[in-house]
Formats: sequence, structure tokens, C-alpha cells
Amino acid sequence: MSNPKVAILMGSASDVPVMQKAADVLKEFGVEADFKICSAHRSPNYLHKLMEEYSSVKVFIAGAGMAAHLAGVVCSLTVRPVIGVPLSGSALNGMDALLATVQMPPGMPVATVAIDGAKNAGFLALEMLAMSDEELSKKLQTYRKAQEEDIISKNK
Ligand code: RP5
Repeated sequence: MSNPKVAILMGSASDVPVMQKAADVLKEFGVEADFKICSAHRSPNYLHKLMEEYSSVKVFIAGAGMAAHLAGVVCSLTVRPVIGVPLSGSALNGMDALLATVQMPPGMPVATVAIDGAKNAGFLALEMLAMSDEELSKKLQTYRKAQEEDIISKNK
């Protein structure tokens, strides 16, 4: 991968099926993304190394379950925006990951989406990129219009 605009990180291979939804959205809109398994707890040195390499990345998406510290640690290593995806699958069904991801200290924001909300993490990353990309902004507007037309058509 040459110059990814988004890095999608997740704590475990078991997180891939959910986090893949973020990658799918970015691909659909033609945005280059890197997709890596990297745990804040199990592979901290690797996470630091990756973060040093991501010079082209404009937005980070980080998903983890249980004591979900990945997004927070990513946030601690960059001033670029970080979107956190709390993942279910634990005994607490993702409430643990939600609180661990969303309850960041002041000055250290993680924009947290719903439990297993990887698809919206992808869309939020697109919206951030679209602030300085008119073509992408138009694609998102077209998508929104199609969504509305789809709902209206269901009533016909
Ligand atoms: C977290 O622990 C991971 O993000 C994953 O959601 C959870 C369980 O990991 P595995 O035991 O499946 O590797 O760090």
C-alpha cells in the first residue's frame, strides 16, 4: 500500500469480520485504506512503529473489544482524528468496549460510533476527508439522495 488516506486498525483477528465493513465502505467510494491487526496491549511496539509509518494517513479508525484501549492509544500518538469502534463479543456484549472507547480524558478525543458500528466509522472517515475533497463530497451527497429515494420507493 503506497499512500493510504485512512488506517483501519483492530485489536485481534477475531475483529476482522466487523471491521471489514469500514474497509468495504471506503473501497466503495474509492478511498485507499490500510487494514491491520494491531493490539494496544499485545503488540504495543508494533503499534508505535505503524503509527510512525502512517505519514499519509488523514483519519484513523480503531476497533477493539473488551478493555478497548486501541483507539485511545492511537489518539495519544497523533493529532489527526481518530474514530473508535467498540466491538461486541465479550461477556458484556460490547458495553465494556463502548465505555473504554468513548470515555476519553479532555483534550484526547475519540469520535466513537455505535457498538459494532464499523460501517458508520467508514462513512465518518469519508465525511472528514470530503471537507477537502469536492469530488468525494459530491459522491456522499449522491449516496444520501439515493438512500432517501430508496425509502420513498418502498412506499410506492
Ligand atoms: C480485544 O480483545 C480485541 O480487540 C478483541 O475484540 C478481544 C478478544 O480478542 P481475541 O481473544 O479474540 O484475540 O483486544
